[in-house]
Amino acid sequence: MSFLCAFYALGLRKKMIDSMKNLLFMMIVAVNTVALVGCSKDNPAPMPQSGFVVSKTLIESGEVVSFTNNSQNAIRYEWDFGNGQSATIQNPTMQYNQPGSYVVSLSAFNEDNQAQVSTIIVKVGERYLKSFTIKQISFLDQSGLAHDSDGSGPDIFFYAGKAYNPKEYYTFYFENLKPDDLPITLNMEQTNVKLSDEDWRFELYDLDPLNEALMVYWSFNPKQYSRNNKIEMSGLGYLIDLNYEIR
Ligand SMILES: [Ca+2]
Repeated sequence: MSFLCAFYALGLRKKMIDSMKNLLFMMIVAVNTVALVGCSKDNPAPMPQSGFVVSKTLIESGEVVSFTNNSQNAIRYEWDFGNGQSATIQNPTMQYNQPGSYVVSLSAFNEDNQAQVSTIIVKVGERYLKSFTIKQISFLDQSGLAHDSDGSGPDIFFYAGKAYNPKEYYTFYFENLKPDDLPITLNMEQTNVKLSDEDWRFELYDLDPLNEALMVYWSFNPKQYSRNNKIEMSGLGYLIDLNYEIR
């Protein structure tokens, strides 16, 4: 509750001033004639309007998001981040460490302790392998020969899998690749290839019937690399992006 109290010092009557005998007397009179003439409650406080924005609504585990409070008519806040944690500051941040969907709610309170609540869902997703974009390849094998015997260009596709099972998943393939075809993107045929936090192996194969062969491969833990929805794989004359999406 808020009370706006108005104090008015009643003016000393002239005749009292005229008759005052000393400074002390005047002060006593002045104090005694201060009167509380108005002390009433304000009109009811305006209803609070809860509102906020979040820096990202789809993140990966371990990421920190920041919340910007744009509530109106509020003097106090209660945040519930949906993960068992809460806060009362105006603009908090939160780190989410487990995949899932979290309902974040902000209760905004006005001076009369009335609250309004707003919510946003933050999803902590996982990386799914989507495709490979081939920007550059070596058109010769390590012996300096063309990958295919008839000179038609390699017929390529990717295998992907955990290091102990590297041929579990695969992309569509592209026939008779020529330099002018680059860059090209080979999509995964499977749609739910979740990139786990362990070593994976990604193999580029040539399917030419007379010379079916591994062209190049990379082995690494894809969770250890950038959050930019792609991982650059390079070396030996190859330049290839592994593309993933968060969902
Ligand atoms: Ca060919």
